[in-house]
Amino acid sequence: MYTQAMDLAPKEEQRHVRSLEEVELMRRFDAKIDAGDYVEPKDWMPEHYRKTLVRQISQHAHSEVVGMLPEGNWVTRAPTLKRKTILLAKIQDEAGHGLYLYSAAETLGTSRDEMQAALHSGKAKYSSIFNYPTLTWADMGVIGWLVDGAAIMNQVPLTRCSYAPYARAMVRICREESFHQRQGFDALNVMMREGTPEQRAMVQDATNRWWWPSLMMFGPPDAESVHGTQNMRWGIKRISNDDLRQKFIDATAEQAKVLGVTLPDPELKWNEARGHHDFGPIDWAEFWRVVGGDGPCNKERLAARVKAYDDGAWVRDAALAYARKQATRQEAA
Ligand code: FAQ
Repeated sequence: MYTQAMDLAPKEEQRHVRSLEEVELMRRFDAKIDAGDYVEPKDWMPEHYRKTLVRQISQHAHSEVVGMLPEGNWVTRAPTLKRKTILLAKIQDEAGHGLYLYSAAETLGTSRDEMQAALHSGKAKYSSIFNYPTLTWADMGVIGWLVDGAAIMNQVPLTRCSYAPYARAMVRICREESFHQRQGFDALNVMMREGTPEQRAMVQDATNRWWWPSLMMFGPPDAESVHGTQNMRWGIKRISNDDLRQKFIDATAEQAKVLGVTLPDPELKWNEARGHHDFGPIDWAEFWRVVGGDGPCNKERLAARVKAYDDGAWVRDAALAYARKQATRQEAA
């Protein structure tokens, strides 16, 4: 009994001391966030902050990489060489965004292999939007206009995210996304101004199909957002899901008028008193179905990523063998 008591006392004391230390670390962390300072990888951070960042940044990286697939469908069928080169450059940019983001997530102590395994097993999410099919060339323009447009609206506030490596990655990504949005709008504008009636109808049809899924990109309503409040507190998110969605609708409603397309929402109208557009109900059951794996292309997208990973095994093996050989040579020299 006596011996046990002797054993227990220091441990209890240690736990107490540790927790006091943690309280102080937490206090300093909160003060840093309140002051609007950035958190760097070597700084102390609460475990929950680290985990939620790994979750969000890796999901974001997966979205960029899976997001290449719907566009890849049209590379060989682009209508002109100019449009083909633009599309190729855009898809290449998305791959680059994935790489910056995986690197940013790795600074939090997770490995690229772990993140990819989580994607391939279906454990990690990626944006719901990329589970919809790209049926016509007009979809390429509408993805630029609406999907990149929504991505920018969501991502510009992330350039001020409290986690510095994520914020830095977002600065470069946002610059490139803004070209993506403009090339999409330009492609649609050409079709609407100089195209045939069939081409204009194609733009309208693509707008009808992508409008509602684009609004879902901002995530569930604030009242159902699991991570929203905490992420705002920690300066990971700066603007809530609903507020970003509203900003996007307000901006896009005006762009649709310039383009000459109708957004497929009979309830969409300017509300003078609110200073915003009112809009119709979003089908959240569809959103959760797609997020849960039962969208039109979920299985196809995941299978394509797993196949690409498996097919690339020999490249990874060769790169590792080369690196080992180089290291051995350097040691010998
Ligand atoms: N899809 O509690 P919240 C792009 C999940 S990049 C799938 O509100 P949070 C570029 C959420 O993860 C597009 N899942 O979550 C491009 C959570 O589940 P969990 C990607 C979604 O994190 C363009 C649960 O629902 N952008 O487009 C979605 O506070 C063209 C509850 O939600 C980013 O990732 C969704 N739409 O807010 C590429 C931006 N929404 O994790 C190619 C960074 C929510 O607990 C072509 N991410 N969920 O299992 C964010 O800003 C946030 O993570 C949100 C969600 C806004 C996506």
